[in-house]
Amino acid sequence: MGKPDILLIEPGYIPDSLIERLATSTMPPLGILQVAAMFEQKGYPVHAIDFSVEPMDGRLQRAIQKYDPAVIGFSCTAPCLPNVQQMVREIRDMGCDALILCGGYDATSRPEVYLERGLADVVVVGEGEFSATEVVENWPHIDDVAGIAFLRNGELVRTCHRERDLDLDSLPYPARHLVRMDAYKLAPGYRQNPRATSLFFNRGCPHRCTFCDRTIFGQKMSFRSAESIMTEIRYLMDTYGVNEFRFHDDRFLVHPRRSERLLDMMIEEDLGITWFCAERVDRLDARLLAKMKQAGCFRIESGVEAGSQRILDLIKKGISKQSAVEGFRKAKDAGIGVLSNFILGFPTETRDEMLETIDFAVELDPEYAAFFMFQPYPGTDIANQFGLPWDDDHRRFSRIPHPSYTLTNPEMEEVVDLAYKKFYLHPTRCLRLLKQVDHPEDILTMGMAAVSMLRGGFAGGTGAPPSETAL
Ligand code: B12
Ligand code: SF4
Repeated sequence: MGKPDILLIEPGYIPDSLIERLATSTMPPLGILQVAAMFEQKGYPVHAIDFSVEPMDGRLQRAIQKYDPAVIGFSCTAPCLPNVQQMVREIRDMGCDALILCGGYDATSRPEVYLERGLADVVVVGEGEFSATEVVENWPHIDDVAGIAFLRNGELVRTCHRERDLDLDSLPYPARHLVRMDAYKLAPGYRQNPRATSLFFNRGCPHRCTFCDRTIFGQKMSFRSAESIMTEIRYLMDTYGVNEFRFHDDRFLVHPRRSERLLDMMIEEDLGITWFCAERVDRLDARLLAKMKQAGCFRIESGVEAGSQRILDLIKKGISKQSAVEGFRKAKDAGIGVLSNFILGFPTETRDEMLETIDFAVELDPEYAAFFMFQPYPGTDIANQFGLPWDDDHRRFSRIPHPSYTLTNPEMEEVVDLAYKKFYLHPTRCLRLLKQVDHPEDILTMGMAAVSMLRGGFAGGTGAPPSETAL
């Protein structure tokens, strides 16, 4: 008898407005696709559904009827929990008794929630490649599988921690063939080439910003070789016709010598690609930036988070305002755009400090700025430090006020609206955005964003038609 079928699901989340749906970048879900590739390597037939790009139109039920999977796996970030709950209910209502595995950030931070609510039979804690395959190969004798949690007689059992001993180069490429690769797009104005995809150069981040969830990869760094990245880039170009890449690493330059080797190879091979990545603003180095530009990098995403030094210190961001100014200048000198993220509403943050953040964003003048309302993701240091609860029905997760704010909900929404208006309703920045628009759909999205902003709907999602369904 052949090996049983496995169905892996990216549950998606519920964007709070049409504008958010249109303006959000979508990329293949590398978490489930990486796990899928490991199962395929072991000979299992694997299927995947990514509900961040597929509609919830009964395709989950159809997939279960068609494949009769013995194992169903969900990738779980905190905003996805309502969708996971709904889907597990539907699966069980169909009489399907597949083994359900949950993995990813939220399941790792609080496995008890997934197990006690009957959302998972087993939670894979941390990186999933080996734990997931070992669970399935050994089921139901899983006591010796490292890096998992399950219930026994109603008691939570956590097996020993799984150390990362994997050589990233030896991993198979994410099983991208399981999803519709042409369904993914970068947000309008955000891309240079419409055909783009994502990949990883390293895992881990050595820093300790307290609002950031580092539950999966932690502080220990692991790297892929430059040769392996170049081979994957060529493979993606040949197989999917993509020529733009998004490096999803937390920090692209974390090991400058390794990064430089990759940059040298990109320059030498001159594949005509464009790409962007993330890096801390205090680690931008003029010489490497020049090489990045030469290698096709057109944008860096860099979180500055706050404009008040007190808040930067509170969240242990480890940067000074001056280092942000210098980092942005270096990027501009190199001709590389910056997308900078700011967060409003950290615990104890006053209105004046939030206004300082907005003024600092304007002063730094990145190509794009995104202003999020602070959310205390479960397991983060800041959530623990201030004892902040997480609302599980957190559907409009990124722009709904949290009780920890020092301002009322309407005041908070007003501050976020003000941030977008102050930043984007500026002639130079408007012009810069318009210059990026090269597709008819982008004009529509930009127009709707402008209307949304003018009507004060950016924070609450009221400026654009609300979305009732997930996608
Ligand atoms: C890329 C990315 C996105 C993309 C997602 C598109 C895509 N499909 O790639 C975009 C930009 C759209 C995005 C949006 C958001 N993101 Co995001 N994103 C990331 C990022 C940078 C990389 C994710 C990734 O691809 N990792 C690589 C893969 C290989 O790792 P992985 O997914 O963790 O999977 C491994 C394990 O988790 C596990 N695993 C995962 N799934 C499963 C499933 C099963 C069955 C098993 C067994 C194992 C398993 O095995 C995998 C292999 O080891 C992470 C940070 C990071 N460094 O990981 C943040 C991160 C996941 N995002 C985060 C957040 C908060 C958001 C937003 C809410 C941001 C916002 N305010 O708008 C939204 C919500 C999106 C959502 N669906 O939940 C948080 C999640 C925190 C939390 N506790 O939920 C993270 C961790 C950032 C952070 N450090 O705080 N994001
Ligand atoms: S915010 Fe960035 S630098 Fe800070 S811990 Fe998270 S990934 Fe690392």
